[in-house]
Amino acid sequence: MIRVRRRPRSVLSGRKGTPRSESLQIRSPEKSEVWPESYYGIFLTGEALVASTEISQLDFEKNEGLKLSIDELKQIATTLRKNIIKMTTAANSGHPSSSLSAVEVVTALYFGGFMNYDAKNPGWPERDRFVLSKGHAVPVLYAAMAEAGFFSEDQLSTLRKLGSPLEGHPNLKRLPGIEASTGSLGQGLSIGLGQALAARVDKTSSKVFVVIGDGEMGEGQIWEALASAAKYKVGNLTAIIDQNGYQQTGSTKEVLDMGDFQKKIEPFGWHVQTISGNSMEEVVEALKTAESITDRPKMIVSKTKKGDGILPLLEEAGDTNFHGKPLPPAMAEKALAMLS
Ligand SMILES: Cc1ncc(C[n+]2csc(CCOP(=O)(O)OP(=O)(O)O)c2C)c(N)n1
Ligand SMILES: [Mg+2]
Repeated sequence: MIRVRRRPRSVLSGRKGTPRSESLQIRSPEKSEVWPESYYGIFLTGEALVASTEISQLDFEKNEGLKLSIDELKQIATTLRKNIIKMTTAANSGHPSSSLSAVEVVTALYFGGFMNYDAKNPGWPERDRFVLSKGHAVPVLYAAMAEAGFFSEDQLSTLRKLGSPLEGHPNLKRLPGIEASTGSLGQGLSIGLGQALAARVDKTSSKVFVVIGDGEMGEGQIWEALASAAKYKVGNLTAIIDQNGYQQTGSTKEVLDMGDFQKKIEPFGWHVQTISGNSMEEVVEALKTAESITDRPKMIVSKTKKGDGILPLLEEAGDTNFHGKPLPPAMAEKALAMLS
């Protein structure tokens, strides 16, 4: 079985990579700067990222497999949290709080040995797929992808900049390693179901993981996918609801209370677990259990906190939803200190 081959940056000790070639640096232009035509060309397909990834991957040690310990996973989770804050504050836009709640799940999937992928060959047909249905939380995915070596960490600072493949929502046409273009909520489970069924037709062992928001669960299309996945007993599909208690305009209970997800989804024919989703231990255990079940689709209801890791700062700011806004620079500095 092929697994990701490089150890992530956070668990490396003191190895420095070869500096990247200047011509491959991605940067944003000054307002008055006119970009040469070739500069636009670089960005059109995300090829610049692939090219620079080849070089930046010299940072990583070869490793026979990637199944990190809980402590190592927690270390990576902290790195991801810091990078989420840094990149959204640098972009002066984005969804840090929505990203922070899903950090443990994304970290465990990418670095806990649950997903097979090759950051150096993102199109490897037998890879497992990760679909971030709540696409606005893509900073958590970009942070994980940088850590895994899909592209270099420097490039996170291009988030939402004109021409960067690190768009405000995941775009599979722009960034190798993104498996679905999402952002219009409600579609990711259907996409993941299609990918899981395609693996069955292709007779590959690919698995599919989909992360859905709790507000997003109000979208009707998700319930069609829940019914269909159960009908076809799609045992290579695992979905995770990031139940952080909020959606855009307020608490999910107030806006549209969907009740107890476990009680609603089990009767569809899914295997369902409910866990504390900001506990790395619980996330890893739940993913292990899900991995062992192969005769039906698996759901993990992951009870989380929106903005987990920096909650005291959100409380101080009087907004524990903090939806769709970056931390102002002074607040970001406090957040980074809090996470250190
Ligand atoms: C179809 C659709 N309707 C509305 C929006 C606008 N929107 C963006 S994020 C969001 C809230 C999502 O809440 P939730 O799924 O709970 O994610 P969270 O931010 O809490 O992680 C909404 C309504 C959208 N992106 N797509
Ligand atoms: Mg939510």
